[in-house]
Parts: sequence; C-alpha cells; structure tokens
Amino acid sequence: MNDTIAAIATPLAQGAISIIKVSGEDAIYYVNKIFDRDLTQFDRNTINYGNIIHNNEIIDEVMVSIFKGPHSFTREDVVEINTHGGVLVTQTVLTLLLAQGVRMANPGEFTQRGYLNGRLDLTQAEAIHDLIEANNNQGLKLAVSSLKGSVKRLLDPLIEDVLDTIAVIEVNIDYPEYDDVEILSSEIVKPRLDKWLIELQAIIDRAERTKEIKDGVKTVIIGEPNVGKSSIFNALIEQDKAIVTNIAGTTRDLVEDKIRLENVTLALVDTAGLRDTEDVIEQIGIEKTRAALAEADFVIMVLDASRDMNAAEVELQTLIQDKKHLIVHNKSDLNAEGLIQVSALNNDVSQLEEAINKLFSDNVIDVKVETLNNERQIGLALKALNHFNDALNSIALGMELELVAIDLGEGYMAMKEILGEVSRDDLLDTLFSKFCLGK
Ligand SMILES: Nc1nc2c(ncn2[C@@H]2O[C@H](COP(=O)(O)OP(=O)(O)O)[C@@H](O)[C@H]2O)c(=O)[nH]1
Ligand SMILES: [Mg+2]
Repeated sequence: MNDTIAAIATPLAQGAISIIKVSGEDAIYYVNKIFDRDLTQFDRNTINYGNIIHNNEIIDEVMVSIFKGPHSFTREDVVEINTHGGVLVTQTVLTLLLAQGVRMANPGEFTQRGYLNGRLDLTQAEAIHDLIEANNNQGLKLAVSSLKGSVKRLLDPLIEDVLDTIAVIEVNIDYPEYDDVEILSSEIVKPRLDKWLIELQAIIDRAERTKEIKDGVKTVIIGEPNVGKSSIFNALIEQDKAIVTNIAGTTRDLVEDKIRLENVTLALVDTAGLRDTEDVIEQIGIEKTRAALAEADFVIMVLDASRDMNAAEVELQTLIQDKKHLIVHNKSDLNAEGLIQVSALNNDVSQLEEAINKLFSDNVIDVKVETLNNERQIGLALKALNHFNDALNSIALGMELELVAIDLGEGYMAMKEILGEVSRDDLLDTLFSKFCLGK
C-alpha cells in the first residue's frame, strides 16, 4: 500500500487541460524527477508553474498542485499535474512518471486509499461513485448528502445503543460482582429489541423507496397482442423506439427505457403480448415477458377499448391483482370506455400519466433525510434485522442473555460493515473496481 500510484484523472480526449494524479509517500520525489523546479521548496496546497522535462527537452508547460498528507483526498502526499489537454502529451507525461517507478493506479484506487486511511467511510466512498453516475437531481442530492456522512449519522445512534446493551450483558456475565453496573434481564432487553427492529425496518423501507427514485420503478406493459402496448410505450417515452404494426406478435425482445414523471421515474419495459403461439421466437419473447412480470414492481395492463375483454385478459387481470397496477383502455379514438382512456395512435396518454402520478403521489421523499443508498447497504441492514429477529426469538424461547448477545453481536457487526468499519478485503476490491480510473 505504500507504493506511489498515478493515473490520468480526466477523460482521455482532447480538451483544454488534463490532470494526472499522483499519490503516495514518494509522490513529490517522483514528480520532481521530471519537473524543472524543486517541488520540495513549495508549500502544501500550492499550485506551481513549471515544465515537464525529459532528456533536457521540454515535454509540456504545466501547473503542479501539491497536497501534503494527511490533508489530502488519500491522506497521502498527492501531486496533480495539469498538462495541456492533448491525449498524446498527457500520456507521455504519465509514461515518464511510470518509467521513474510510479505504479499505474487501479480503478478507484485513490478513493480506496482515502477509505483505508480513514479519510472517508465506505458509504462516503460509494457516494463519490453515485455522485459521478447521478442522472437526476434527486440522485445527485442523495449522493452529496451521503458524501457528507449522512449514513453514519443515520446508523450511529442505533449502533451505539446495541453496543451498549451487548457490553452490559457481557459485564454482567464476566463480572457478576460489579454492583454499580445495571443488571440486564430479558424483560429489559426485549423492549429495546422491539424498538431497534422498528427503527431498522423504517430505515430499510425508506432506502427501498429511495432506490426506486434513483433507478426508477420496475414497470412492465402487458396485454394481449395488438392492444397497443408498444404504441403506448413509444408515446410515454416520446420516441419511436418499439416497432408498431398491426401484425400480432410483433414485439419479441423486451424494449426498455426510462421516463421521468412528476412524482416518479419509471424503468419501463415493453413486452411481447401474452398468448398461446406456435412461433418459436414469439414463445421465447413470451417467456421473457413472464420473467419481467414476475420482477416488476408496477404493471400497466393495456386493453383494447374497441372490443370486449376476452378470457385471457380476465385471467391476466387476476394474475396482477396483488401488484401495484393500472388498467388502461387504449384506442379511445375508436371507443371511449374505461377509467383511464388513452389513444396511443394520437400520442394521447395524458390520462395514464396523470393516473401514474396520482398512484405514486406519496413517493416523493425528502432528500434531506438520511438514508441508505444501495443494495450492499440495504442487504447488510436486512442481515442485521434478521439477527435481531433471531435475538427476539431466543428471548421468547427463554434462552440465556449470553446467547441472545451472540445474535446482537452479529447484528451489530452487519451494521458496522455498512460503514466499512469492519470489512472483507475481497469485497472491497470488487467495490472499488467499479470506480473510474483516476478516482
Ligand atoms: N385506432 C387506434 N389504433 C391503435 C392505437 N394504438 C395502437 N393502435 C394500432 O394497433 C396496432 C397494434 O399496435 P402495437 O402498439 O404494435 O400493439 P402491441 O402488439 O400491443 O404492442 C397497430 O396497428 C397500431 O397502429 C390507438 O390508440 N388507436
Ligand atoms: Mg408490441
């Protein structure tokens, strides 16, 4: 971990400037070797003018920033070289550094060092990734909030409560003679557990809703062939993406896109019409439809208003009964019927959009409130929840608090792992490899 690493932090494309980042104990030493002034003479947090030289030849005229550890992003010495933004000149400067013995950084390695050196907790490191990837305002606000440590603020009170209880149980067991420590009993621990379970469940529920806001609600459009599913899909995304014909069974592959409505983002999937068919390709499409339907959190079922519902549609309706869904009558230009009337042919889907907004009207969350941000964090919170449930069961079975404390300890560790305060190296490597080079 002590070697010095470098990477180009800006996109590899022609631009006004490019930045090469160097981090490690010997960052200043290495950059000095290719710079025509003495960087060791400059103060920390300064930007310095000079030339990159090789064999007495000027390679580029540059600005070099110096950040001395621990007051840097990685907590190590960091040097940033601002070159003129040509691809060749930037790569040449990087190559010169590597030739001196600097190692090429792995994707995300700067952030990983920041984490390992205690500059950020794991949720903050993840927030940097989310910040770069954010594609809507709420996602961006959430990322900034976790970058500022909101996940730690959210979990720390709970983590401390649990740790306190475990500690007291252990003192009770190890030092029964201490009479200035409170003696815990199952009667005292049980209401605490009940409270933690409620709190943790609320944290998880909120995180699930936040995830929907960032990634979109998984939505499928289903119905019989030719009712106008693809036409509605195209009208919603305002683009001619799915093929529309009057031939039944046109759509086979799943066609996907996102739409942002006032209250919700939908990750929308247009599907093959569900029906019995001899066509092998269409059968595969129908299989995909069933799989997408099983995964979906929201279903838009399309009916053809110009004809009566058939038996298959009645059956389909019962199939989606337990899911969040809307039933839409399309082809209202031919026959105005039903609660939600649309005419995809005329790009008139406003009633559907209104109905969706209404259905998700309580979906708008306050991004100022702390929340968990991704599957990893939610998964660990669920793990903690399971251990607390186990603890509760142990109490119900009349087990010793000593045994209950084991489950509490597992739940505690799962919550600490969310923050990366206990961690596994292999998981860390996978996590940071998702980052861009130079981050
Ligand atoms: N009159 C009318 N025809 C429509 C409407 N929506 C779709 N169609 C027609 O219905 C046929 C099937 O449409 P398509 O979107 O491919 O249906 P899908 O098989 O359910 O995806 C096409 O000929 C469309 O032009 C509508 O609102 N009104
Ligand atoms: Mg279609």
